[in-house]
Amino acid sequence: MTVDGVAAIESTRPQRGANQHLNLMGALYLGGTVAQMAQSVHKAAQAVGNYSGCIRSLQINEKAYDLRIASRDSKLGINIGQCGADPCSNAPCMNNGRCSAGLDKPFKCNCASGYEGVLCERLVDVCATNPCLFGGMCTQTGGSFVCACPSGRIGKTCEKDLLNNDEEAAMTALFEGDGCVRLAPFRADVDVTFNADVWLKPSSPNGIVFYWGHSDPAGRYVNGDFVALVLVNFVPHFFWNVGSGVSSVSASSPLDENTWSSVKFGRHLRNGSVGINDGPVARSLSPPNRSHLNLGSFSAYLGGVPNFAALPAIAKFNNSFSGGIQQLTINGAAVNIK
Ligand SMILES: [Ca+2]
Repeated sequence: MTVDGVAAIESTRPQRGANQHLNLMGALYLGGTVAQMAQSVHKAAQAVGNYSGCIRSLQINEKAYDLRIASRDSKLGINIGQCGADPCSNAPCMNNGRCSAGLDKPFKCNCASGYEGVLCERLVDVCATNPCLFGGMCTQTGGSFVCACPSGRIGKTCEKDLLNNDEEAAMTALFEGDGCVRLAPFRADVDVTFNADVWLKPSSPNGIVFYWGHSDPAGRYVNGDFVALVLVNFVPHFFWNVGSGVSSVSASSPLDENTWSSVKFGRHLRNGSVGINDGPVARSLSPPNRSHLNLGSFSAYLGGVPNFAALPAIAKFNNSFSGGIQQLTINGAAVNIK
């Protein structure tokens, strides 16, 4: 093999039997292989990925190959472009990485937080450094992490002592199954947007986590707007009614029992959503003609309600929540929950 006319390097394969012929059938690939072949080919060639850069011409045994896509010699091109064109135009960087390129230079990917690699193709192992303190267990969620804190510790990295931290203790409530908290009136303009984020540590699979809705003078629900977060078999369900009927959307996975998780739920006009930690967000659209959430001065409840007649007649609304609730925020503002 020679490179740029430099003296050839030669190597001879040990002779084994009489087979000294190169017999090839099937397609010739340039620049890489298709996905289903990639693993075995990369292993055999000790390569880590497909070639990235320009290839101007290919000649084998005096025959020049036409490298233009769909030409006489090139049957299929995947993820390739014209050299000289902007190498970022094919959006080579993965996972929201930003591509930058200089003149005659290969492109460079600036990876989003939590990703690494030439194409930002790998998740950074954020748990490798064990960020959770006091024996907390780290779980990777996308590019971030969640700590399952030991009893008595809270916070992103379990850095806070629940018992010796008045501020945090005031923000944590433990529910045994029939208790509930009526939240003090709080200022939140939820007419167009209602977005809530709450940390839960459920100890039983079903229950009302949050309810805020209309009630008549006797404290019963007859009709009207409401928003509710309910656990069903540990799966967070967000229910809402902005006047056009009850809608719901459920998270794509259950919460872990006895483990703190963040649940984000809410709706913008008719678009409801719910998600756990930094995982996928499930979405659903409520029926048309009504889109504003009108809650006036009605009270909001955590962990259940004092009287189940205050709730819409929905089968999943039959239990109070059991476990811990902390750090409720509504439209970005912390709500005192004790
Ligand atoms: Ca309404």
